[in-house]
Amino acid sequence: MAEEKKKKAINFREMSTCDATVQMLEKAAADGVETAFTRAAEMKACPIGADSACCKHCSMGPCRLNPKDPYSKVGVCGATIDTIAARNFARMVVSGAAAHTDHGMSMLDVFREVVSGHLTEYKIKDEEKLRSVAESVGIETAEREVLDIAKDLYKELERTYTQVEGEIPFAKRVPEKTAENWRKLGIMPRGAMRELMETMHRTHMGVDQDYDNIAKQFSRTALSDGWGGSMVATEISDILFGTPKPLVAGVNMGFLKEDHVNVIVHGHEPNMFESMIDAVNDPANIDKAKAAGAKGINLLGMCCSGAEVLSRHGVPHAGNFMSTEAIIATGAVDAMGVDVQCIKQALAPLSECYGTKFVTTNPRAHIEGAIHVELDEHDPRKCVDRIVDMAIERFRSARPERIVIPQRRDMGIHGFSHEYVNYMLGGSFRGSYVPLNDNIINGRIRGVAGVVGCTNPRVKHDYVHVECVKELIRNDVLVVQTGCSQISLAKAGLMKPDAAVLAGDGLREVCETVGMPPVLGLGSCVDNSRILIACAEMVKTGGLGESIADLPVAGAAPEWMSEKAISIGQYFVASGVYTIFGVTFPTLETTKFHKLLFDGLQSQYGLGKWDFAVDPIEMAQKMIAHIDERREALGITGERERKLASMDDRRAI
Ligand code: BF8
Ligand code: SF4
Repeated sequence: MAEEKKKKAINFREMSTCDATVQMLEKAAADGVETAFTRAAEMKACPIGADSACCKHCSMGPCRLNPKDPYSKVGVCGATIDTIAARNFARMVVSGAAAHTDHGMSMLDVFREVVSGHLTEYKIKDEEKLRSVAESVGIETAEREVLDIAKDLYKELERTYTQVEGEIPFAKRVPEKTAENWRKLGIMPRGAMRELMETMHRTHMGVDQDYDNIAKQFSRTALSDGWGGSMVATEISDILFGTPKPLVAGVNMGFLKEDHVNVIVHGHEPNMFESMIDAVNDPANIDKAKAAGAKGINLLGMCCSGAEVLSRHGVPHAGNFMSTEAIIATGAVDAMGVDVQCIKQALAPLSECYGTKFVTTNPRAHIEGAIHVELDEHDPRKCVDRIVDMAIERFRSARPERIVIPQRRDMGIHGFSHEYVNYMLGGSFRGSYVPLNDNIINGRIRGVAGVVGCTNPRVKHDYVHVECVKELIRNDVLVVQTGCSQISLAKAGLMKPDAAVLAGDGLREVCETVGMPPVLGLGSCVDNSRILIACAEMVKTGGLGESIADLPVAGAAPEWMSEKAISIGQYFVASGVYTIFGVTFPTLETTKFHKLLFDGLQSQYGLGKWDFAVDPIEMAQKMIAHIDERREALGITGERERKLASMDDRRAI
């Protein structure tokens, strides 16, 4: 009874600024089903775990230290708070980096099979990109056949994973001064498998027990993700499925159609989705849907799978991570096909409640209660056609009595890439980053911020992303985005060119001249590698220092939740970028390890640094303060008008 009362007291308006999500959370509650929002409200996060003050690396423990007095105790083996927190952090990096690199390796597997002629379902779609990626890693391309280049590129990129000595191939893209610093510190990644293995070894009981040395190794591991696994995932996906170019596309649940068979793809690897696009456009499948009484088949994306095809093909996106359960609660989803990462286990029982066919397709990710139909890349249509069949069957015979589709459709421009930024600002005949650098130097653009990452029920859904980005553009900071954050801002209407009115005078002038929005969506989470490449291009173009650490840029993950976010944060920090996270941070402020992350990596080692704030305005202000510090060091503060206002003034705007 007490439990019942607690559930009724939840005010979903306080949990999300997404109207459609709130409406569906209320429906789910009325339908008597739980969601992550209700579970988070009922389950307090473990305070010792949140501070990373516990260790369960061996059975002499688990050992819990006292977060209020972290140096008062050590673990049974003698491990200090710094060792324990550094090891925990390292293992988060390993897990996140492994997710991205394994995803990248899957894409490389597909590429190998395409190049060797064993897989005919996919093709090399973007030959120009193939050539430019090959050239960037030193492969000769002049007067060579596409397939020859592709075979060499496969062999070269395989080293990203398997190499035991030497430097990963994309180290060639890193600005020289940044790479030199990595070599000096011993954090230039070798191969991802080696780095992941070594970090797991070093964090075993009784191995590396010096937080500083552990931090160097998890930096190297994270770099093997950002400049390795993630970058391979992005580049190979572009080569196989096309490099995104800006297009108008829609986001939100209003794209579900009651009179159509609705199919959603959720996860991260783009290949299943690409095949699903073929399946839903196949006249034979459309005829089957019509025979079942539907007007057609309607395909939507979700999370990062959705962000990839939103960028490449303009397929509508239903919602980000904290909307996934709400979307099922519409009752309108006939089938959901999933592959890997960020797929809540709760989606399986929830789908059962609403009769949605919930289908796992990847051998790495079965979910109890889901239907498993494995995707074989050599014959992907077999899997996706079965999902379509199940969706049609559910439409015909098992739709719930009440379907509610929130009528929100948010249009915007998606599909920017570092290649397109080059073209957009420089024009087709003089594509370059010079205009971007010039506008930063002359102060119209104060700096560039990457605002990325998850949504999380521990903070108000979408709110922290949106308010942080608004504050940044208001202060002339150009924002680039990926992942779930991009979807938050798309729903808030900031991906449209007319959102330039919300920008400061300088940024607005640039946006209006070029016709671009002040917030540029670059795709999925592995596409954070596009931001790294853009940073490298800014350094190489000149005028903004010699290393990434010199650039007036900053990164943020305002509502992060996944270990992948920690790996991403760490590879940005190790690349030289000031990076701020919200929600919570897994260190204790009073410890040496915390000080290393939040100061020492920058001051002692010339890398970037971590920071933390929960409030979106404070978060943006801290990013702006860092950007201004960098401008000052570069001597480009110039005459630009600086809008200084108190925090209260800014909140009042
Ligand atoms: O890789 S932003 S919730 S969907 S982890 Fe997951 Fe976070 Fe979304 Fe994609 Ni990225
Ligand atoms: Fe405790 Fe040390 Fe074992 Fe960790 S490794 S559980 S701190 S004894």
